[in-house]
Amino acid sequence: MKGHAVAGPSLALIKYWGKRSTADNTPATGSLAVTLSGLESRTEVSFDDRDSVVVNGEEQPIDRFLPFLDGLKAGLDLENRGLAVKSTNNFPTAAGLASSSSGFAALAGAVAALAGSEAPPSKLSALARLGSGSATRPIYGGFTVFDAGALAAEPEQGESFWPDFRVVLCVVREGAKATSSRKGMESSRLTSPYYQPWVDSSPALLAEARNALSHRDWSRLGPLVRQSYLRMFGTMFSSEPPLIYWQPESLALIQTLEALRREGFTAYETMDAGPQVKVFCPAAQAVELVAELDRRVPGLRYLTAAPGPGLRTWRTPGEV
Ligand code: 2P0
Repeated sequence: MKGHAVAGPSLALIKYWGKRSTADNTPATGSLAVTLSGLESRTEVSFDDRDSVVVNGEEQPIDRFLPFLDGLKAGLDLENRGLAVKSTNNFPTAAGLASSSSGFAALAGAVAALAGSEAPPSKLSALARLGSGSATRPIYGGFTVFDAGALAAEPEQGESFWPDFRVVLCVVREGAKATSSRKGMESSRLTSPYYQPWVDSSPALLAEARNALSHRDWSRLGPLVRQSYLRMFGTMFSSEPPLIYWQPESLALIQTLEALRREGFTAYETMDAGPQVKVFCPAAQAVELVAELDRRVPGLRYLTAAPGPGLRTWRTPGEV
């Protein structure tokens, strides 16, 4: 048999940065995120005599995956089985486009499908957490919340809740980042004097953003989205050594968006552990927004996404 799964990346409006427990990826800050359409991690898993993971055709060092695979096997009654994993992303990997969220969600789903498990989404979300905290979220489509200290994410608003919602992903650099989110957030926790204020101020930000989202209120949600990523970067810049994921084009985009808002666009950016800038805007503005960004900050690649579906899994006959 083969287990298959497809998951979209989970892009946070309100950020998870820092862990309560490094052992099991429970977050110190609650996050509010949207699962994206169009971008996807597609994974298939079969039984084998040893564990192996191939991503985009390249075999990966197995160490990063072994604790996760062991956790999945323990949770799905597959102890002592080897798993051969093949996964592809149709968007840049490990570049700050949330490939670990979709990748680990799809891996948890594919292994559950292979096991013939009837595990509910809440269990799949908790299993995906063992791979990456953000992977709890795209088990569900639409908008999701992964609360501080939680073991699993929860659906917040469904995929069709806000049909007008678009995300323009501005790809500043295609390559993988030098410092993983995992190392970066641990460094912020251990060394930034702004880490605790970041953690302390995040529940209010999350609560206000959930409320603004429930009203589909761009003018309230947008500034909260900006506060979240800029406060998160405050902890990164003030870590020792400093963590600076930005590139010149990142700042150029941030400043261009400030100008475009003054010119009437309803467009609010966020960033993650990488140089890419992601812009939330109404559907009717997306094409013109890309044209303006391309004109003022030329040479980048732009992808546009909408809220997408949650994890999809299935099982097929195949070589044993
Ligand atoms: C987020 N990020 O909420 C935040 C914003 C990046 C910046 O979740 O250590 O890859 O595997 O739990 O999930 C990226 O962190 O970290 C992330 P681990 P993960 O989307």
